[in-house]
Amino acid sequence: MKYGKTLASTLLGASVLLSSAVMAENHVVSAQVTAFKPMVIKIAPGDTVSWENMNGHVVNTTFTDNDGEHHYIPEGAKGWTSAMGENFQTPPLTVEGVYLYKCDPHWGAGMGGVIIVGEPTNLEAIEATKPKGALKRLVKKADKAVK
Ligand SMILES: [Cu+2]
Repeated sequence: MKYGKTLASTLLGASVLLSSAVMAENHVVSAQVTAFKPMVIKIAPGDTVSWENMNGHVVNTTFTDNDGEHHYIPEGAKGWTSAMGENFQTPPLTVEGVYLYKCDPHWGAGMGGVIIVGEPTNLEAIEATKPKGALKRLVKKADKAVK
């Protein structure tokens, strides 16, 4: 009955794949003038995020200041930089934690956003970097969303 057992495990594997594919959601964020709406979203691990109305905007998880580049995403996660004007979609975000991103052309106007995947595992670590300005505002919004 070797064949029967293989078939059963193949079917089981397929149904697990199918259910996770069905349950994973895409969350849409809209760029509006110099703001992302909603600014903070909470999603489940494995979900995706996409941005619409992105004409003139980008979404970028790399922050640069006088000390160099910084990434406010969970350890082991991969950041992204979309092309200018692209209605970008992330791959499934499987690493739990807080992801901060910004729009480079409008970061001076505070255009940024927060994605919280599952538990905000790295929020304290982000707060420990003593963020300033628009970044501080993003972190405050993240903090408020998890309380
Ligand atoms: Cu923008």
